[in-house]
Amino acid sequence: MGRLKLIKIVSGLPVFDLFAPRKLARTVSAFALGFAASQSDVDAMSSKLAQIEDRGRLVCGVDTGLAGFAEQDEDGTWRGFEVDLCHAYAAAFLGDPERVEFVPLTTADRFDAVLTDQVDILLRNTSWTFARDASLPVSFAGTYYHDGQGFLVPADLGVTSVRELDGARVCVQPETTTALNLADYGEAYGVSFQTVLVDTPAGGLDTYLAGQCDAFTSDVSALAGLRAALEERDQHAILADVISKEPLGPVVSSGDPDFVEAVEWILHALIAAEEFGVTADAVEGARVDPRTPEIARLLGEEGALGEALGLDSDFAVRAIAARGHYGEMFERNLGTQSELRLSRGLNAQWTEGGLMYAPPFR
Ligand SMILES: N[C@@H](CCC(=O)N[C@@H](CS)C(=O)NCC(=O)O)C(=O)O
Repeated sequence: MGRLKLIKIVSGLPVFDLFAPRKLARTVSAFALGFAASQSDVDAMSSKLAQIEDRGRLVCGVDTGLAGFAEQDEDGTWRGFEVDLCHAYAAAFLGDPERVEFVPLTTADRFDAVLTDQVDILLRNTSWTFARDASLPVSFAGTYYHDGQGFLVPADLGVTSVRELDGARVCVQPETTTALNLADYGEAYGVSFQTVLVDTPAGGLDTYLAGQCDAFTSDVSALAGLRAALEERDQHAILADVISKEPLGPVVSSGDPDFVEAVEWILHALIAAEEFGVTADAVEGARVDPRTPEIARLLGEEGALGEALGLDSDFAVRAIAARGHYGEMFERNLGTQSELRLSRGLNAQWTEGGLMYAPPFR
């Protein structure tokens, strides 16, 4: 990975030189074209799990501070949904949910951190898009939160839809899908926004509260977190309009396809555990006495699914026991009883009308 060379940033997307190794399949075509990677490059790309085991801890890239997803409390302990996911991955990979390190990353730094192996997994409200997936040597290992772009406005602005924001000053962070969507929306619906670029969410909120922008746009989940932190939250509203799809997923280097699969299937295991009612408290009992053959396979009592991922048969048991199944993590950090008070919406199980759908464990 040391040969990757960042040459410029275009529309929030780092662009790499032609010799950058992309997906492993593309590396194979690169061999055919004569751009031969050395054996050590290939070995380095194919041993992510071994690197993590040797290091003894999993390094997760997280947001610099996003309520409900990843933020540090007064003691410096990281908390949030993405933080819990990282603990579950550490439990699955290393047998101990606490063997983690969190690296806070800005919007601009996040992909570079994956590509330079500064972090093993990026769990940082990062939307899965065509350009990011196809143009960078990274893979999105599923979707853990189906988000969308919204607008925070002062309740007394008297605006109820985005179209009424024609001519408004809108605070937005650069290097995000948010900025791109805003431009798309303006073009598609003939609405003109005066964009006010802000460096950080906290800075953006200050700018918004100082009245230097009329609306703050970001992922709805991020806006819910920002709004929750306001003293007078009822004086601010998140418009009902959602102008984009923002499927947030774990991002990993695509150099090691086995690792990509492991990250993907650990997430599926947490989602399936909710579907099957296997909570952190119930997981040991369910392993001893699985209610269905699929639960037996998920929990390693039948078949050898873990081995196929380069893990052992208990990987899902450990992941679930770490911080609970998907729904437990959601409720604790984001749900209606949390500060953010988000409903499950699209993130409900498919059996409840949502999009959370783990492929079969067989
Ligand atoms: N999901 C969008 C937006 C993600 C994003 O970075 N949002 C901002 C706005 S709240 C953020 O988290 N910034 C934190 C930071 O840069 O420190 C994306 O992938 O581009």
